[in-house]
Amino acid sequence: MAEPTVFERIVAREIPAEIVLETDRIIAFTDIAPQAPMHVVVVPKSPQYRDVVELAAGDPHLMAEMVQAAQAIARERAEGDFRLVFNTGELAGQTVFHVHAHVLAGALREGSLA
Ligand code: DGP
Repeated sequence: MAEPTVFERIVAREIPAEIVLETDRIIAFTDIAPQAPMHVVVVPKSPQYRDVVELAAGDPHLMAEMVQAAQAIARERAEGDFRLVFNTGELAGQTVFHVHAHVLAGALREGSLA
């Protein structure tokens, strides 16, 4: 068995996080290193998909649920408009290989994509 990802450990409540939304299939929490005034990570609870390419092919409905969650969070915690970033692959800055969307709202840090 592979080591659980940090996000599985947040789902299991082994690592504390500021959880802002939870459904049966998704959890969302504030990013530990925020890159914008509002920076939340939306994660499927299952570690089945490593990145957004696998997710889109394997479960587009779950991907749609993540987008809906992002919108609900941005409406509740910011002005409503938001950026959604899926870092995909090490060279693109992905560090956790358990698919997740960065939801960013407010003024972004100069030069930052997440
Ligand atoms: P990425 O670089 O796209 O794989 O994004 C991983 C993000 O996860 C990164 O922005 C930091 C965040 N992160 C990593 N570990 C933790 C943690 O233990 N708690 C929280 N809240 N966020 C974490």
